[in-house]
Amino acid sequence: MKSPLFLKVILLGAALFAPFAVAADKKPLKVGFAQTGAESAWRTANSESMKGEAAKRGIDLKFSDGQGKQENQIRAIRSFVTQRVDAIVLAPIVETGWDPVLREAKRAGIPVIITDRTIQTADESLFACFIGSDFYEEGRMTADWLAKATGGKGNIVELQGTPGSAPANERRRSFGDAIAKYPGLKIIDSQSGDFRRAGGKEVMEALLKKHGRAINIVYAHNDDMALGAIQAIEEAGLKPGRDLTIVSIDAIKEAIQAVIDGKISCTVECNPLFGPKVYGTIERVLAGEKVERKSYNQDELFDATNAAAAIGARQY
Ligand code: GYE
Repeated sequence: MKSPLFLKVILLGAALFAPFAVAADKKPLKVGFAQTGAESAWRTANSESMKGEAAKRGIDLKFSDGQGKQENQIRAIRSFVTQRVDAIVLAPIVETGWDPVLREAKRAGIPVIITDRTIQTADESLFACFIGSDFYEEGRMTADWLAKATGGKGNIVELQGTPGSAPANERRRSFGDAIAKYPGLKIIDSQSGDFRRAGGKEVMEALLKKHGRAINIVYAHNDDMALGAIQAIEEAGLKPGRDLTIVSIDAIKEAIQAVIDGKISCTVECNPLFGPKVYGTIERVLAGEKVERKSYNQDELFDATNAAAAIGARQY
């Protein structure tokens, strides 16, 4: 037991030095993050990366879950401006319609970092920079792999992501551009499953009813929809990987396992773990440094040749 006198000395010391300690410490950075929602395993991993890294760096993160609605994200940005945060991070659910609210942030002198999904704007000065993956490249990689694996033949159904979102737009466009070189590869139907597992299952059920065994290939804009489609395919008595070839994007751990199990044939990575890069960039922007206008994450492709070796180290 320590003596009461000893305790008093400690308390006095703490009282004397505490004000200096606070004064010497910089105020923690206040960052507002307008996230799209929680539609997929990718999204969960992205939110965790942003929250975990903020905690590590002592950043005061105001996290807003947009629940899949642009109006919620716009409201969140307005509230970040009112709270006078140091910087705003936006993962825009759709590409268009951001200019007015971004102008409000600009007028308040708060830099906006666009992450994950790109926006369309006529005024590039409305955001400091973009950090995310190259969705066009992901769709191209998937299509090229498929062309090789199938010898350029097959009827494809496409499970699209959220309508109007950059990944759905770009993954659709690049895949279409790439398979146009192979007249034997045809998209016979294309519908949105909203990047959700339940959406992928529902859409696949409808497509199987409509086209039956005419479908050879499923191209899903993300793994969650591919995994939902697998459920629908199995419930219809078909064998994914044998009766149908499934290709997808994200490379979440569960999808890499599905590659090992032979159900998904290839998944192209879209790395969501860019929290460290985002905060590092914010610090540089606030210090007045010049940063890269668009910075893309490095993404890999996983198929039967490398999935087993990769799964152990998979973090999401
Ligand atoms: O592929 C999907 C998520 O914007 C890259 O959104 C992201 C996409 C990702 O819901 O799983």
